[in-house]
Amino acid sequence: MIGVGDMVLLEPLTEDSFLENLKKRFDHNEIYTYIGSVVISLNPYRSLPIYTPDKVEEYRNRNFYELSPHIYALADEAYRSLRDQDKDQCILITGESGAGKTEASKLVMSYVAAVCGKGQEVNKVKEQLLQSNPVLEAFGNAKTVRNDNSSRFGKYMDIEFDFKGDPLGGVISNYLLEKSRVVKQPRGERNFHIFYQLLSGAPDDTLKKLKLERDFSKYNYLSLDSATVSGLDDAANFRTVRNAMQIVGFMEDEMQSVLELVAAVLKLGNIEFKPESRCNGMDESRIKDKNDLKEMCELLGTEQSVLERAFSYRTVEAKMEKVSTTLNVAQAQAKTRHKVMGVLDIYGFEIFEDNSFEQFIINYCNEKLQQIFIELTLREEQEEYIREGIEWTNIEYFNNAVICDLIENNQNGILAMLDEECLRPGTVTDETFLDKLNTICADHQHFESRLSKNSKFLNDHSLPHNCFRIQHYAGKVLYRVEGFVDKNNDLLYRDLSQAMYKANHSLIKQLFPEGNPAKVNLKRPPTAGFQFKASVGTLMSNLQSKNPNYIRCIKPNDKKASHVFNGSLVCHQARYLGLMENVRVRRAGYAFRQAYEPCLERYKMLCKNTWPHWKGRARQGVEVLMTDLQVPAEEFSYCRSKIFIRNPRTLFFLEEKRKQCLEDLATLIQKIYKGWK
Ligand code: AOV
Ligand code: MG
Repeated sequence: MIGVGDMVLLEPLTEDSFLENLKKRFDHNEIYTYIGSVVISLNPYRSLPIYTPDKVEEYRNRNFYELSPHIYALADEAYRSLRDQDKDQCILITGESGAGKTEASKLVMSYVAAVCGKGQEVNKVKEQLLQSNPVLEAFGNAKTVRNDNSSRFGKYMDIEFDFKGDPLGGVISNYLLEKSRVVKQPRGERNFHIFYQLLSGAPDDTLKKLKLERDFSKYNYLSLDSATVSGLDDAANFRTVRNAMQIVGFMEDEMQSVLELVAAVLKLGNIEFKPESRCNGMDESRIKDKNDLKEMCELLGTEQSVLERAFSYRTVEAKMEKVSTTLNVAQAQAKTRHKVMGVLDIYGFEIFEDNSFEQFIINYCNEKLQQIFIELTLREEQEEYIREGIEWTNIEYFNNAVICDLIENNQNGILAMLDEECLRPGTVTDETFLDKLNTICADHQHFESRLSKNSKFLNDHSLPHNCFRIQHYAGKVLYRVEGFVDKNNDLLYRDLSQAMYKANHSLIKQLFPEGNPAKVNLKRPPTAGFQFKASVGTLMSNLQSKNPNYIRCIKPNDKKASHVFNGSLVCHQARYLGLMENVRVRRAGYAFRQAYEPCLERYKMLCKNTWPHWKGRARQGVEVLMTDLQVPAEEFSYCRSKIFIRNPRTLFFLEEKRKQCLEDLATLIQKIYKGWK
């Protein structure tokens, strides 16, 4: 074992020794380290030969602590508890952008797929579950400054199993896609992968049918400065995505419809408007060059005049109309109770130079997840201590509930105030929203703005007038208010949705149900922020009803480079993730605990009374073992189902003895072998 595999056993425990241990293991390609049952995962930024079918076999049906730390051990433990103990599980993967969450979620899914069930039908379900990933990534991931394959939506997938543990299907929920990226991408970033994949990988005749040219530069929506990404083969990925869509169940004509939509979006981006003065003195917008419009209409089966009108006019009474964001795409619905394993892979915490509504939402989501970690690790720990009859010692830690409250409080939270502003009659602008924040949040310890009553920032030029700053659990983020009101309103004028609904294109019609004139609804739809808060709330209660398994992803450097371990960057993440506190809580009462059976299995060789077989109950066996080894009685506690060991030294002692015993055995075997020769 390189370094210490479980931080709980680290001696002495200091931040330095913690980081040193991570570095040592990372330098030897050991990217996984435990804190008890929590897996810390460091992004290696290169492919390691540790995910082979042989590795899967190695970890299959083994006890969690038996082998060296691996994400497969966590996946195996979760799957076996689900199958054998009928406990619904969830896998919570956290970490900042580029830390390796999406890769981790895929590793868990592929491990579970490899070990669960067999047979033709089951294999088909597994393939569909796995192939949903490339499809979702094509449409929902993009290259950002932080990550070449950054998730721009949150994903939660419930994988359902029958009583035997065979997979039945999955239900995927998506959370607020960063839609604005379609229209505009920050410098050095790209639009969603699918656009580049389609232009690079589609055969000539497909492009011709879609009225597209291969050249990215022909499309306004495809930023040119970073159109190709090294290491990303868009053309090959297009074939993967098409194949995946087929496996997931798209028919040929449905796939064609989807691609027509993608093409239409590219055409839409090329339509330019010019102002035209009318005799009444009002300006009106007119479309400059109609060829793109014409082709877009052909793709969507709409009449050019209808769309042109919808682009240029707005029916005022329809002001409150909007497209309802589909937050839940149910791929399969379960009717009876099944065993469920939920895998959560959200967009990681991000700080850019320019942060807007999207980053605000993303970072809020990360706050909520950190909150769950804090609540559940403590609750779980506390409950276990109580269950096993042990006194609980409290450990100090930073609870980010106060930041969640700043954002989501129903009365004076930032989201509530944004909503209030959006619904208020009169002139509403991003600035009036900021004014409101300044009056209401000014005294909050995690809120800063230049205009806030809190005058200490008046001279702080790092804080411009049109911005506010939140001190998140993971760092300070400066948000520019421009666009907050619009993005929260998320309005789509009825003229446009009606034009889309009239299209002779089945997919488009389905996407704009509110354009159906028979279903005119003038009630104001909920805002984007409100919907997000509600769906995150539902998600959190869902997660809390399951047994959590944590993967804490850490980014070793911000250069996307392999072999580089930036100590201060890792330290910052370890701090805000509360990893040291995690270790301390775990060690507070008892550093280590193990159920009697596996404990006896592991150490029975150390005592002639328990070796090779112990006939009685496991607990008695363990007692005989400890007495024989003369471990002082105050060092452990025989609890209901587990032995709790107070000091890591005791465990080292046991492990040392075991190692010695194995070495002696190996020497003996060698001697015998030599004797034979
Ligand atoms: P993220 O999901 O945490 O970021 P990803 O899982 O997309 O991050 O990882 C970023 C990149 O790091 C991947 O594209 C891989 O190149 C590399 N990587 C991550 N994990 C591994 C691994 N176990 N082995 C090899 N390479 C890895 V974001 O979605 O941006 O929050 O929002
Ligand atoms: Mg991701």
